Amino acid sequence: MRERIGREEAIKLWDIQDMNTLSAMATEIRREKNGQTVFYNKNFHLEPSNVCIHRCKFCSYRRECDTDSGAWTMTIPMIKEYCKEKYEPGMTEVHIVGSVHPEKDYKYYYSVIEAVKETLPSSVAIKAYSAVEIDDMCKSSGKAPEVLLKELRELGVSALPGGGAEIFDPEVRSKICPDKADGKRWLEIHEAAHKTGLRTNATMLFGHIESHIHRVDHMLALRELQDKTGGFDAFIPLLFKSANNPMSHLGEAGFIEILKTFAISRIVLDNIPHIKSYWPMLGKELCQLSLLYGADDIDGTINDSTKIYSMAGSGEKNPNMTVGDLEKIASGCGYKAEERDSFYNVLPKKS
Ligand code: V47
Repeated sequence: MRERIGREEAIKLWDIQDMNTLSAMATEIRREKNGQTVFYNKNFHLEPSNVCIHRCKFCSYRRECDTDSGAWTMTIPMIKEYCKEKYEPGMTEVHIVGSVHPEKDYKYYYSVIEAVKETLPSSVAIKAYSAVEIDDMCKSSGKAPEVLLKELRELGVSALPGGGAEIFDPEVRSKICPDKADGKRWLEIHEAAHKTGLRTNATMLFGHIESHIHRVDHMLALRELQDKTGGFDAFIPLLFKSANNPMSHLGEAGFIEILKTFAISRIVLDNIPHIKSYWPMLGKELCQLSLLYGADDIDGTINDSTKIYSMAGSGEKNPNMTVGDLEKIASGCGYKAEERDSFYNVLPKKS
């Protein structure tokens, strides 16, 4: 068995100049875990609102209130219409994430799930609500996370996305997103989700004011929880995009830094099966390159349904890929694209 990398050693990996070495180290692990497969799914996103009580400094998407320019909040009939518009036969997942609206309580978020469930075929898995949204629903309902998550599960939620994790370090967090669930609470909610039988993902927002030490500590906190629960499916390094937000002056991380972060994630997170490269944020070229640095999952077809990254300056203004496009990304690296469901079961090819 491979020896587990420690904190100091992991921090030192950033000093490696030879990118081929990092690529080889990460690729050896990705091959042990995922062979030659690059996973993708057929999915769309639903972002019910961008009006949010939280003032995360990296966010280009939030609006203060519904009358602000660029603000939207969908009613339940609008959500049903939107689902009908974005759903295409064969899709297996809807990813729901939005905001913490000042005037909506947990009942609205429950009714969103009910509306989606009513509108889409039962073969579509609902991956819904970041730990931050769950935390605010707990507050508005007075329910403990275990209770609330069990209720969401009964309504039809089957997995949680990894958003809201940002960087767990309290000092960094106090500067970039002071007023939302802290790192400890984020981990508690994912632990509760795992206990409830919900699979979850984990993210890390990198390339802003955090150091390599903060990134490694973030990964180690996830590794520790995964040792306990085994409930994480994928880790998603999210590159900070700098347009139209209060942290714009920081600019963005370069290619080398981004690829190192992917490789080191693959090396440190030895107990998380998948590293996801989210192309609507990275762009298609960098997403492909990350497959040579440990990533094995390229998320999905998206069908032009997310605005979080285009509003933050991503080159993918109307993110949409066909299965053929996704297959090309994988085959360009010598890998084989396989369609998966939300739980990483490989789906049979339709002829
Ligand atoms: O938590 C917000 C990030 C996240 C910016 O689980 C930004 O499969 C970069 O969690 N630059 C929400 N990132 C999205 C998310 C996600 C995305 C894809 C797949 C999955 C999954 C989850 O977006 C937030 C925050 O970290 N974010 N603004 C920005 N300017």
